[in-house]
Formats: sequence, C-alpha cells, structure tokens
Amino acid sequence: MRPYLDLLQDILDNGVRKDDRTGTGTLSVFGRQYRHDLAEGFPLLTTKKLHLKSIINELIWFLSGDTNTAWLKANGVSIWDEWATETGDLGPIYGAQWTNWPTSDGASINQIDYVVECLRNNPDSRRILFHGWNVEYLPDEKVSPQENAAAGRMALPPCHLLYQFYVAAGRLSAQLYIRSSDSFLGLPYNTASLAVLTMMLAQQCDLEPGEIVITTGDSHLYLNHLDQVREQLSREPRALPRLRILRRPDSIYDYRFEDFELLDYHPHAHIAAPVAV
Ligand code: DHF
Ligand code: TMP
Repeated sequence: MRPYLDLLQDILDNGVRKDDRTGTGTLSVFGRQYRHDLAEGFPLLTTKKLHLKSIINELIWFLSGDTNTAWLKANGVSIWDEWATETGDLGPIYGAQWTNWPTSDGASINQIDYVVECLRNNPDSRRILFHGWNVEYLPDEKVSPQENAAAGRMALPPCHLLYQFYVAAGRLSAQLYIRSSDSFLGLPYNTASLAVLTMMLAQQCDLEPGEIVITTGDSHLYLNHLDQVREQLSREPRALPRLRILRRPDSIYDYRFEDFELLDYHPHAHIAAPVAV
C-alpha cells in the first residue's frame, strides 16, 4: 500500500494547519487519489495491524440497512459507539440511505439492488453508482451527533459517500469519493471496505475484481496522530495478504464474517490513536 503511505507523507509535507469541528486540529490537503489493483493482493495495511472483523462486519451491517449499534456490539465491533445515542441509534446513516432511500411518495429505493441489477444486465452503463448524501437528513453541525440521531437526522453526515462501479473486459472496478478523510484511522478502513464490497459484487455478478480507486476531498491528519504517522512511515511495508470468499451466498445481503478467509497477513504491530469525536 505504497500509495497510502505516500499520501500520509504528502499530508505531513504539504498539509495546512486547519481547525475542525472536533476541536482537535488537523494538517490538511485537498483532493487526492490513489488506486490499487485487487489482483495484486488484498489492500489491508501491513505497516500496522488492522482488525478485519470490524471492517467486514461494518460492511455487512451497512448492507443490512441497520443503523443501530446493537448488532455491531453483539458481533464484537465498537467503532460506532462514540456517536450513538444511549439506545445505539445513529439516525438514518449509511445503511438507511444505501438500501432504503426514502422517496416523496412514502416508499423507498434500494440503491444496492439497483447496482447489482445494473452490473448483471447493463454492465456498460455509466450510471452504476449509489450515493449516501441525502440532504434531507444531514445533521445540524451546531448540536451533538446524539442529539441529531435522536431528532431523526444522521449522527454524522457520510464521509464515504459516492460509490461508482465500472465493468470492462469482465473486471469490476470501483471508485469511492470520501469528502472528509481521517487519513490515519478512517482511510485504511474505507480502503479495505471498498475492496471487500467490490469482491462481493464481483462474485454476485460473475465478474473478476478489478481496480479500486480512492478519491479524497479534505484529506487530513489529526494533530494527535502525527507521532503515530511518523512511526508508521518508519516501517517497511510487507507483502499484501489475500482475502478468499469461501462460498457464494444467495445474494449480496447474505454474507457473513465467517465467509471470508484472510491469508498471509503478517503486519507490523497495531498503533493506537485517539479518535476525534
Ligand atoms: N470520526 C473520526 N474522527 N475518524 C474516523 O475515522 C471515524 N470513523 C467512524 C466514525 N467517526 C469517525 C467510523 N469508522 C475507528 C475506525 C473506523 C471507524 C471508527 C473508529 C477506530 O478507532 N479504529 C481503531 C481501532 C478500533 C477497533 O478495532 O475497535 C484503529 O486503530 O484502527
Ligand atoms: P466531519 O463530519 O466533520 O468531516 O468529521 C468526520 C470525521 O470522520 C473526519 O475526520 C473524517 C472521519 N471519517 C473517515 O475518515 N472515514 C469514515 O468512514 C468515517 C465515518 C469518518
């Protein structure tokens, strides 16, 4: 994942000091892109150990349309706890918009169904995408994530928001636009998650996984992550692991964590960093 490490170095070298909503402070650059060919391995960082279970279970949770942390917690994932209400509610975030985008006539649209159907029946389409940025449900930045969720708005507006797919020569590629990228903590998750989603869709639609392209808007490093970033950049990257899918589930909604096998993952030790809430 050289391109990821290059982005961290780019932000250290060129980042401008910016204040932010969380009061932490960042170094930030605007508008960056990197790509990875999935044929060259699964893009899970080797320069620090990542928890693939959190990444895959979060994706399965999004696809189920769930926006409450109860299922995540029951499955050993705590990455959303800081933003949820006491009852685990996060408001209509990712899963709700992906699978249940409300329409003006009181019905809803499943954008994931649309993508699967397009990949199967109209793979040359230039319209194969789904979007999380539903302006009607964006939070009010002046109140807390919990207050927003309690009021029926998203606890946080989507960071990874626009997913576009592309088929050529039997290979499925995906590009993700991330409007705001916590480049030490969030971006490694977002990259691996896009790779898993692309592999799942490829399997469901009889395609080979192609490239993933990650495009970031406000690409930042929180000031309390800089020592961790320098530690990570001092480490030598190792060979990428591989991810195998052990069976073919009946639909994109039927994957379980146990369906995935991570092979040859030999990362450097985890590096802890505080998450800015
Ligand atoms: N806020 C901020 N400031 N950055 C984020 O990346 C972020 N991500 C969210 C929600 N809000 C956010 C959802 N995703 C962690 C990773 C992803 C994530 C939330 C948190 C995180 O803390 N990762 C730790 C270990 C966590 C664990 O495995 O339990 C890490 O070291 O990767
Ligand atoms: P913001 O809404 O003020 O941009 O704050 C959201 C923060 O969370 C920002 O640092 C980006 C980060 N983030 C990611 O990088 N990836 C994610 O998947 C999520 C949910 C958040």
